[in-house]
Amino acid sequence: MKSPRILVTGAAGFVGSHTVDQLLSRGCRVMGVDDLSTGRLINLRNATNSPRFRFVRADITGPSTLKDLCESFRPDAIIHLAGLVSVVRAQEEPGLNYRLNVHSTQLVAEAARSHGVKRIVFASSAAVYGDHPDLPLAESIFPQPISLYGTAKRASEELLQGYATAYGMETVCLRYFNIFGPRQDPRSPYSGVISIFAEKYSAGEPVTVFGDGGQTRDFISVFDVARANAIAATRPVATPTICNICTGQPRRLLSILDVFRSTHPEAPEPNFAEPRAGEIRHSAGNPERALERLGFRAEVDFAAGLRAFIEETGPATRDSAHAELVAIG
Ligand code: UD2
Repeated sequence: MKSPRILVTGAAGFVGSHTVDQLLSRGCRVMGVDDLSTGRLINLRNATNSPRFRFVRADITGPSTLKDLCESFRPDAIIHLAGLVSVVRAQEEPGLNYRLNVHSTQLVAEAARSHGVKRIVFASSAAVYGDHPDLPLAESIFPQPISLYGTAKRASEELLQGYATAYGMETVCLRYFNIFGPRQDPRSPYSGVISIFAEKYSAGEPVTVFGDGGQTRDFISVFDVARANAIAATRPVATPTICNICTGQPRRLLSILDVFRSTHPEAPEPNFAEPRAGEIRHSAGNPERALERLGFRAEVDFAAGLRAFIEETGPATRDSAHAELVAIG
């Protein structure tokens, strides 16, 4: 059987690089594109050993970048992960948010349409739900984002649904919840809490808990998210569709803190600070539709996944920083 050909935007990023690895392990041919503004070449160290992988360093919002890539690679599907990931930066720079989180989707859809690429998988977010009280959040809820980031993700979903209706394209929008795992950048104050905690604990520095730690989130392993992306790009799916990618299990921040404390008994005590302004207290997604439509269910056990990540973090952070210097030379 012919190997599926998949173009991945944002391929050198946290989710992108795991998605590339997952696709390669399934026998796909993969072209990855990334401008390396936040993505890192070192994330693709496994992928670059594969003869089925090609990497192109380019800005996908360039006038003909995506069309040229579709012309040369002839993908069966595009997984569009490139974007502005910081909710705060999106709020501060709405023009940049528009260019990277809406306009880029238009360029992906148009390149796909003009080159007969059948399917687009899009990285949407739980941020489209805003601060909705009905938990777990189901896709039937009317989205009311409370940030420009969430608004842009919603706009891209709508745009893709429009392309599906107008041109019969297959579009799958995946609403990721809180993703954790190796390769997430821990160095911004708006990085995922688990990557920040892992970095601080491995450095012997105190973490800060915003609020009383009683808030809950639906944390999903990046390995599961990469698997969901690969399924959405390669399996028969009734489209267009929008699916949550979550576990359905809310986890309290304090229980996560307990795991870090038990693995680092000598670490300093955490600081407690005021809750972040505008923050939601509880979040959890309903995973049923992803199971029905994609046959996807999160499989990584949270406690085991968290411990594996914590064990990797100390030495991995230092090694990867060194290796990246070597790779970029
Ligand atoms: C997530 C997404 C964000 C957006 C948002 C929509 C991540 C990284 N962010 O934000 O992109 O989709 O959901 O609602 O997935 N915390 C601490 N100490 C720290 C850092 C965080 O206590 O050093 C707390 C934080 O106040 C929050 C929880 O940990 O209560 C999770 O924070 P987060 O930044 O990992 O994710 P979240 O849910 O705010």
